Formats: sequence, C-alpha cells, structure tokens
Amino acid sequence: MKQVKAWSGRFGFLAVIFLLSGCFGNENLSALDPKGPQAQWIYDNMILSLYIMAFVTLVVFAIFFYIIAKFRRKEGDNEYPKQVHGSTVLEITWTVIPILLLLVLFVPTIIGTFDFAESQAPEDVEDAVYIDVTGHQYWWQFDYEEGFTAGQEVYIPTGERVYFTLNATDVIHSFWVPALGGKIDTVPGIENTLWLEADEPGTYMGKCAELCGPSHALMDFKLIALERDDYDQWVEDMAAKADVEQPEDSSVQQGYEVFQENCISCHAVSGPGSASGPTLTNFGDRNTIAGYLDNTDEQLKAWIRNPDDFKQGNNMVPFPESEISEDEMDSLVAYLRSLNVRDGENAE
Ligand code: HEC
Ligand SMILES: [Cu+2]
Repeated sequence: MKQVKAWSGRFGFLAVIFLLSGCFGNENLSALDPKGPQAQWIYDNMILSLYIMAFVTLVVFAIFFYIIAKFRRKEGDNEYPKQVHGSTVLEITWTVIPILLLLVLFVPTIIGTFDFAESQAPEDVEDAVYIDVTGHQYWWQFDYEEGFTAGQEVYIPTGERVYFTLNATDVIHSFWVPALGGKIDTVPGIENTLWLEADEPGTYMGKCAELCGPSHALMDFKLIALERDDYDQWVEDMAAKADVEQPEDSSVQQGYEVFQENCISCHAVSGPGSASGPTLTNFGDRNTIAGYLDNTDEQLKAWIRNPDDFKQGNNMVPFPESEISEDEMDSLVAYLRSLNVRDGENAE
C-alpha cells in the first residue's frame, strides 16, 4: 500500500511537471500568448469560438436537466405518456441557430484567411520586406531580395508586415511561428504566401507543423525580430559577406581549407545559398546547431562527426576521424565560429 502511494505521488508530481512545462521555458512558442497582430486576431477568434461553445453547452445542458426533472416518472404515473414524433418548429430552430453561430465564425475566418495570405504590401508602403522560405528535410532556407540566404534563423524588422513566399524541395512541410501567426504548408511546386508581423523585437520559436520524416519533430527554426535600423544593418552586413572569399583572420586559415575541401559542396558561406545544406554565412551568430542543439564547440564537433546521432535521416554526411583529424576539427570549429555578422551576438 505504501509503495502504491509513493508511486502515485511520484506520477502526480511528474504529471504536474509535464503540464507546467507547456507554460514556461519555451521562449515565445505559445499561440495563447500572441506577440503580433495576426496572432492576436487568431487568439481573439479562438476565444470567441470558445465562448460560443460554452454558451451552446450551457444551453443544451440546461434544457437536458430541465427535461429530466420535469418529465421524470412521478408517483402514480403508471401509464405510458403520449408518444410524440417530429416537430417542425424544433427542427427549424435547431438548424437555424447553429447556422447563425457558424456564420459568426465563418465570416471573420474567411476574411482573415485571405488577408493573411496577402503577398504584396499596399502601394504606399516603402521598403516592405519580402522573403522566400524553402522547407527541406529537416532545415529551413530563407532567401532575401538583397541576394543572400540565411539558414535556420530568419531575421525581420519589428512593427511591420513581412511578406513570405513559401515553397519546399522534397516533401510537404509547414511553416509556423505560433506566437506571431497562423501556419501554412510549404509544398513542392506550389507557392503559398503569408505575412507576419512582430510587435516587439525578440526571438520567436518556429516549428515545422507537418509530419515530414523521422526528424520532423526537430525541424525547429527561429524568427528574430530586430528594430528597423538593426535589421537594415544586418541586411547590409549579410549582403557584404557575399564577396568574402578568404578569411581575413589567419588563425582560421586551416579551418577554411578543411571547409573548402569537405563542406563547400553542400554549404555556402556567402551570397545565395545552395539547396543541399543550410547556408553558414552567419553560423557563428546562431543560438543553435541544426535548429535545436545548443551551439557549443562540443556539440558542434559531435554534430560534424555524426549528424545522424542528433537528427535521424538528415542529409548531411558523417565525418569520422579518418577524414577530419581532431586537430583539423579544432580549426574547422574556429573557422565556423568566425562566420558571423553580429559578433556571435545571438549565440549563448
Ligand atoms: C552532403 C551534403 C553535406 C556535406 C558534405 C556537409 N553538410 Fe553540413 N549539413 C548538411 C545538411 C543537409 C544539413 C542540415 C541538417 C538538418 O538540420 O536536417 C547540414 C547541417 C550542418 C550544420 C548545422 C547548420 C545550422 O544552420 O545549424 C553545420 C554546422 C554543418 N552542417 C557543418 C558542416 C561541416 C563543417 C561540413 C564539412 C566538414 C559539412 N557540414 C558537410 C549537408 C552537408
Ligand atoms: Cu518538416
């Protein structure tokens, strides 16, 4: 008996932890804590539909209990009551009321759905930002109009609509930043559109929301909203990287050579990216490796040695010691750290 109690206590404790884990720790990952106008709109409609459902439930249960009480068998009731079939008035009532309630949800939903898919800024808006998103198994590519590519982390200016055009190369993925807006599928061969806006600067978690293979659950990304000035600076720096060939810093020269020999076939480090692997132009600024591992030197080495340990079925090849020695690995890591435009500011 004691044992049972102890165990149920432990499970109860675990259950509470699991429930609470949904509330804390995940930076800006909740649709219930909207951080932009589109997410706010979705949240408001969610609450509206919740009220409608609560109202319907209350009314139905009230009638239910009233009927049970009123028509229950009373003392002396020994005969069948009158048997009634069908009632046109009732049929019409319970068809019309739900139609009206559905319309209350339908109309704003349709208006919102079309508004969110808007692919062009209104004409009076200058320098609206347009970004092409491509979903890959299991990483995200973000192509900017200025001719460069970012991987895993998409930067946007704060307080304005940013227009995304979405696509995929292999299978269907889905682009979702819960705290900022709705999700939308990225489908090979089809261009979907969506705008998002962040009220405040910050880092917003993004998720792939369409089962796309064994590592689907790890296909995370981040949306980083900067003040407009900082954003412009970032764009300028990323675009400037396009011309950089040789590292200026001689201490990372060896790493650069190791990289050129083994990695450049899949990873670009400047300009437009490639479709084979994430662009590493600003890898040193990333918080995470492959979207979710803490970006530490140890993890980075472990990732390069065997990516499949971390993301099953991903498309990067492993690099055992027979191909890259421990010494070369150190220099390679130093080189990767040197690839940044914000002095590794995001990395923690
Ligand atoms: C065959 C193509 C290929 C080669 C060669 C390759 N990679 Fe990758 N790499 C990938 C792919 C694909 C991913 C994305 C994996 C994922 O997240 O699903 C990746 C991811 C990464 C990441 C994480 C990137 C990020 O944005 O978080 C790093 C770092 C990396 N590779 C480094 C290297 C290094 C260093 C080499 C050379 C030693 C190398 N890769 C060689 C395909 C390749
Ligand atoms: Cu996916």
